[in-house]
Amino acid sequence: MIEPVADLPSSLEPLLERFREGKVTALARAISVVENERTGFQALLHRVLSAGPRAARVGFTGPPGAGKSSLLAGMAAAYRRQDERVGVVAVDPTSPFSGGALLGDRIRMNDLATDPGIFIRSMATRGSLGGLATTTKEVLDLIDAFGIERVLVETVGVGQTELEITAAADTVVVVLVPESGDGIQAMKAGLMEIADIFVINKADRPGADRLVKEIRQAMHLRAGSALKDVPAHHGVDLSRVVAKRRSRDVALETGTWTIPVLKTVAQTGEGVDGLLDAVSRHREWMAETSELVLRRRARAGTRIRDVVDRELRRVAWKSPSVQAGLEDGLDRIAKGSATPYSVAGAILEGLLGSRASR
Ligand SMILES: Nc1nc2c(ncn2[C@@H]2O[C@H](COP(=O)(O)OP(=O)(O)OP(=O)(O)O)[C@@H](O)[C@H]2O)c(=O)[nH]1
Ligand SMILES: [Mg+2]
Repeated sequence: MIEPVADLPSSLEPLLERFREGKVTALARAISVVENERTGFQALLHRVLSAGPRAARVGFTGPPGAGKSSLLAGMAAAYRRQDERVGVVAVDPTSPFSGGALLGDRIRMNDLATDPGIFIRSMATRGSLGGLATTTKEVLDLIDAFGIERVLVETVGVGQTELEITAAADTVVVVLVPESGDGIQAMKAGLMEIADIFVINKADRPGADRLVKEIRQAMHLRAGSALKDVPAHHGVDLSRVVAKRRSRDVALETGTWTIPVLKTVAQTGEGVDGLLDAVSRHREWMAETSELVLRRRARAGTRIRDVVDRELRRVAWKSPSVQAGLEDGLDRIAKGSATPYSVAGAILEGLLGSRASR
């Protein structure tokens, strides 16, 4: 059966208490409980999330080796100088992101790793499509609920993950490097759709200015008000398509948020101040408009769907009658008296009643 979310197992009560007292060991422990989906993990999340999101969440994505970790470490160090606590989550099993390997500059990273004001967690992608697993987003929520002001999350942009980062972060920084191809490539990869801020890192290498220019041009094309007044074309009313797009895009088109295209040399820290400034301006813009509220609402919607999916799956495949129906169905398929669809239909009908037989 689905456990009622309000029932926190008594074994987790002390953990909740220590979490609320701000013990870092309790945060780490709560994360393991959630990652391993231990009994009561949803109840634990329910208890700690009641205050709603507060942290400023910044997501970094971009091709492997673009300098995401270096930039992130530079930002983390700056926030620490302002005495803000920082949570860092790296989502990628192949990322050399454990302790000292975060930065090319090991000394600086060692400072970060031993700083009690920085909480670092490295996670493998476990989403079935290579996207951010639901548990990854739940870990971000835990860090937020713990009261850490800044949450920085890094994902390698190699597909679904970079799109999902928008569901996990308030501000998305897309990091490219001169050699990562032209601006049109970035647009094709869908990065244009998710970037709140573009960073061209490794600006010490040739081609950075060209890439900046190309991205700006590509953005003009995309935000191009040309679309707005174009009459219906091939049966598609483009103005309606525009109206349906995310509010962020509308804001972009009306010019209230202009995506900055910044140059950095993360290795030396050059341009990191500009990035900090852009992130803080973006946050102010989101707070002034209804954007932050909308993004958080979208995030909650995604979470509800994820949790319902996860529970449906869990309940379905744990049920003995479903398992029996599956085995029996496989036998019938072997005999030629059923197909995977008729078996699935029967299983669904058993679970959901006649509604399933549509
Ligand atoms: N020349 C140059 N090298 C840089 C710069 N920033 C980072 N690097 C180097 O590029 C390499 C990759 O940097 P990371 O910060 O690990 O990049 P990443 O995007 O986090 O890499 P993955 O997590 O593996 O995808 C390291 O050797 C850095 O020292 C830069 O601005 N200029
Ligand atoms: Mg990295």
